[in-house]
Amino acid sequence: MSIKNANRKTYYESIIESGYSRRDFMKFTTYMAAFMGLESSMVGQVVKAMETKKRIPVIWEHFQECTGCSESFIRSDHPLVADLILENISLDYSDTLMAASGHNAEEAKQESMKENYGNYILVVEGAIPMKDDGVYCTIAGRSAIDILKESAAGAAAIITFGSCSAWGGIQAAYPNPTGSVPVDAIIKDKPIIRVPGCPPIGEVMTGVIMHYATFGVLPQLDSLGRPKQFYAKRVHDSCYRRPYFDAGLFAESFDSQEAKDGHCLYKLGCRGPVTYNACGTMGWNNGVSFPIKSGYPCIGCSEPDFWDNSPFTERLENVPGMGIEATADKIGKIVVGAAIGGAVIHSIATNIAKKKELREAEECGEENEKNIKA
Ligand code: FSX
Ligand code: SF4
Ligand code: F3S
Repeated sequence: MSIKNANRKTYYESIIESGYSRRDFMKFTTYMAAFMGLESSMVGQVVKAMETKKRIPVIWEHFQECTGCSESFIRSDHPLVADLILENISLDYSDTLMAASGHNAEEAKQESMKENYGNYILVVEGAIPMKDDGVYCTIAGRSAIDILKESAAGAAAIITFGSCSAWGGIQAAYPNPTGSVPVDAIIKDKPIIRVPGCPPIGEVMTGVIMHYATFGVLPQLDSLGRPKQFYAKRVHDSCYRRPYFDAGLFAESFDSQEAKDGHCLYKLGCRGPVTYNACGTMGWNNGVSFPIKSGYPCIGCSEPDFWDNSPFTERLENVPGMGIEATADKIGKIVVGAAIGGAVIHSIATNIAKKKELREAEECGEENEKNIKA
């Protein structure tokens, strides 16, 4: 059921009531602040916002998609990432994750949208089919087009979570039989943040919501509407196989000894050089792995229309930024140049430093609390 504004708890109250300790809270806020790219001096501001501000209501719609985005989110390596947004804490409506169903669920959504008009965050997973009056995706007898327009009307901002709602995704891939479009093809009068990936990294959405809760504004976006903190670098820039790329050492086949030894997967079709995402820095399952680490090339799942760029095992013709002639056979020689080599070493070092920073941030949560109180 919808939670009236007066009864809405702060993030901190909700976290403590859910059984977490003050220490867990401090570790979490410090970790997220580091992940959000904030200076350590700003951790206090994040902590204060989480302690004092009432949680932002979230309405979460699902249209044409596989629900992998929700899966990625609820499997986030940090337990509080999901709990911060989910039921009892912040989520007022999600037809996939909420306990209620049918008429009860729909009523709860209507109530929450009315109560929080102009103040809630709308999260959208999935594309919207436009062909034949939207008949290819209906919920409770209504088309996705109608539902999206209704729930967008009272939203303060919209997060398109996943490549389907951000770009159209697999539904919009050629020949796009249902005429699917991304959210921004329909909604033109609201701030829209793209969090692409198929699926995206769960912490990115929490980071966006925490940024909004802390500063009252959305994080800085790039020209494609993606939060800069998380999408400023190519997968290639933070890939642990990058030294092999630079040395011109490539795996020629899957499961070869070279592939297992960490040689670059460029010749096997890797799209890392043209894909912007934080996979190499964050990874999934507590940073254990991401596609390239599991031995499969990046398929560019966070980029617009990536499905139409298949077959994914066909190598890119050239690598942007290294000259049109920079095919895999020549890359080793080109990149040995001191200037580029320096930049590459810098990017790998930055990546390692970022991971270390995130680990340390978690560990120093308590220390921060002392500093904030002092
Ligand atoms: Fe799309 Fe998400 Fe890929 Fe799946 O909701 S981005 S098909 S992981 O589930 O929308
Ligand atoms: Fe990593 Fe792919 Fe770049 Fe090779 S081409 S370094 S595997 S991102
Ligand atoms: Fe997607 Fe490539 Fe990352 S396939 S998950 S953007 S490594």
